[in-house]
Amino acid sequence: MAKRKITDQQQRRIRRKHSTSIDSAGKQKRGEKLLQSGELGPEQAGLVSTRYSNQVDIITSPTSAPQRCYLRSNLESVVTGDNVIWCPGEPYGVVSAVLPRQTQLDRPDSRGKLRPVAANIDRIVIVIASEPRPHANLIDRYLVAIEHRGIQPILLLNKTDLESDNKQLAQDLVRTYSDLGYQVIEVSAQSSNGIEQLTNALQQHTSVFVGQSGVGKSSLINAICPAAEAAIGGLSEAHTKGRHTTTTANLFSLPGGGQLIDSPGIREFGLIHLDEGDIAQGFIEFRPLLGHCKFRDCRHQNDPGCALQSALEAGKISPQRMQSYQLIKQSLISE
Ligand SMILES: Nc1nc2c(ncn2[C@@H]2O[C@H](COP(=O)(O)OP(=O)(O)O)[C@@H](O)[C@H]2O)c(=O)[nH]1
Ligand SMILES: [Mg+2]
Ligand SMILES: [Zn+2]
Repeated sequence: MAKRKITDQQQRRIRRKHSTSIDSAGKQKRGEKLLQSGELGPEQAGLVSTRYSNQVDIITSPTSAPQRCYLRSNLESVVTGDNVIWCPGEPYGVVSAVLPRQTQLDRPDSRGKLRPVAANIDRIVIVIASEPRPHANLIDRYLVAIEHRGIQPILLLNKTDLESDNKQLAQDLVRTYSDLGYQVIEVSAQSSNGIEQLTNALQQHTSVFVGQSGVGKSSLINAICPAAEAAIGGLSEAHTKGRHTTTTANLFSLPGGGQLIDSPGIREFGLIHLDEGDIAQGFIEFRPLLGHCKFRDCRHQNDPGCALQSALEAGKISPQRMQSYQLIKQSLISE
């Protein structure tokens, strides 16, 4: 009985796969045919605002309407945030080339293979608030992942208007990370306090917001980019996490310049593919000390002659950060 059920399911899966591959081949040929037809406009630069299964939307300026395009057949990977060369056409244009990416965020697909979901993000805003209670370890996990990708993180404390028992804890975290050299911004999406400073920090950059559910990411996006909220506001995250989850990331132009990329999936970018050395590099205050331990294979725990442990004892590394580092390493082993 159970076996039969699995077989049906497998058959459906095979049929589905077969039909999408025919579909995709057909549509890719369509791009090629359009390019050869001579009916398209001249090549020009554009930015991918949304990736669909076989097409993309391209914008050329903050106010331009997105133009739907097919892809030239040799273009394997085109994602939201990619800078491309494309030829306009009615009703469809064609993307003919993708320019090199400065950064790339990826996440595992259903088979665990890493796939890019967004390109050229150069600011990641880690949002915390006094409610829900912030966790240093979670902030550090984000920082490690962000540092590894060469993207600049910003720590944002939201809900400064809110009275909470965690207020001191949140302030201590703000202090810790600004002492480490990170840019920290304090705002209230509710009272608009600090929103201008946030807008300025994101100007001319391509940004994404990450953080625990309930910290106010959607409220902040609404405050700085009404167009984004209009497009995504109706979708609750619970809904988009369902079976029909679209991992599509959408790009929105910020009124003051720059872009915002929003996607439920993008917030899950993780640490899976990182090794212990990468994790240590993700703690910026460790960097000058790495390579200075007595033993090359030092685990920075109880090892004799450990440069990190000496720095910890001398008060140059905080116990909190050292604990985060050990916890993240352990979580990798058990993942
Ligand atoms: N007091 C206060 N509440 C806020 C603020 N920003 C967001 N909230 C509230 O926090 C809750 C979660 O906000 P939401 O934007 O949905 O968080 P998200 O899950 O991170 O997208 C909502 O009830 C918001 O109204 C703020 O600055 N101050
Ligand atoms: Mg939200
Ligand atoms: Zn060491």
